[in-house]
Amino acid sequence: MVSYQLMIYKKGIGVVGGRGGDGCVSFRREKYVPFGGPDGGDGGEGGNVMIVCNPNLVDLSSLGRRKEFAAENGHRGERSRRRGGRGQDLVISVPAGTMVFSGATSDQETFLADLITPRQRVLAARGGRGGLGNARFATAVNQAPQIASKGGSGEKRHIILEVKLIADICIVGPPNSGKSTLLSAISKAKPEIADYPFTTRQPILGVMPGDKRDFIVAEIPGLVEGAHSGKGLGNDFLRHAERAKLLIYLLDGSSPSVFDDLGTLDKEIALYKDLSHKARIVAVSKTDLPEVRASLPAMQQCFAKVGVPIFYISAVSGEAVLELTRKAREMVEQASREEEMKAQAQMAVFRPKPRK
Ligand SMILES: Nc1nc2c(ncn2[C@@H]2O[C@H](COP(=O)(O)OP(=O)(O)OP(=O)(O)O)[C@@H](O)[C@H]2O)c(=O)[nH]1
Ligand SMILES: [Mg+2]
Repeated sequence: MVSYQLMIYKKGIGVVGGRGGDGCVSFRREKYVPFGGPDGGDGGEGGNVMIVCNPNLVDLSSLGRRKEFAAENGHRGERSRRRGGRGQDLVISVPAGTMVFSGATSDQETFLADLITPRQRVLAARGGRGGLGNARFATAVNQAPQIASKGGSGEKRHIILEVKLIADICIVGPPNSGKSTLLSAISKAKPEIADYPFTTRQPILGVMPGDKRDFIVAEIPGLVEGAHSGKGLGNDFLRHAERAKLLIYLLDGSSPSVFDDLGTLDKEIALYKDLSHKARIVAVSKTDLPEVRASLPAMQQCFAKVGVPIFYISAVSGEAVLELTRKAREMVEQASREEEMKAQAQMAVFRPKPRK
């Protein structure tokens, strides 16, 4: 029996910084040293809770069912003005592409960080300050203070983690349309390929080599009509398409209603989120099959009015796959350039003004 591990892409957790250690009340007691004076040390700071990007992870299941993450408390101050030890930081590892928000509900969310590069980190909850030892309270009028302050409590926050894999290209399409076969033809990924729907049950990434740089291609599980209301595997995986610069809509050429399948796919994606600003390519698969070949002229007529680049491909024979990948690279580069230009235009430029 094949067992599938449930992938987790969104999770709310509570994080608490460690409490600061209390300050210490103590007096120097030594032979031949009368009135040794106060020597209680300060408490150590509480540990911080850090969230760190670990590129070896693909989802949040490594966090288990744990809901609360607390860093270690700081240690108490000690005699002889010894400072208590600092509490250890608690490190939460998340996959590359994790967005971190703070806030209990989605309408109160504030964006904290987008963890993309390995070891990139964000402070989720700061540890409390250590309390002051009595040595700090000595004054000319009170040379033997009996007081020390308590350590401060650590910051407490509710954090929402959301993984959106970072791919340049995302292959979307109905189940069984040949997404995994295409992914394995254009990258080194080896996804499972089989003649039944929903073979792929979690996103798969592959690297497609390019002249100047490599491109990351993702396949997400198939989308059926009604995916927005949970049919099939649902439409939650579309979150990974949100970051892609190019979507390849891969349609099953052997389906009796290829053109309608495009409409269904479009509708399901629109019901998830408006992704219409993204660059798109439509590819019709399995052109090596005689029945698909026979219906090509009719399909071409229907698709002519769609207004996006269309390729009739066979990932098995390799037909038109090279042309498709060439166009895909070109469109990703173009989208990257446009994104860069937009980012530059949004960057505020402050120029010094002469004083009056
Ligand atoms: N003849 C032919 N068969 C293909 C082609 N591409 C895929 N297939 C077959 O179609 C079936 C489904 O292929 P997959 O690559 O697993 O399809 P998928 O879209 O990843 O399917 P799911 O992951 O289940 O959604 C397999 O039996 C493949 O061998 C093609 O270009 N030509
Ligand atoms: Mg697949």
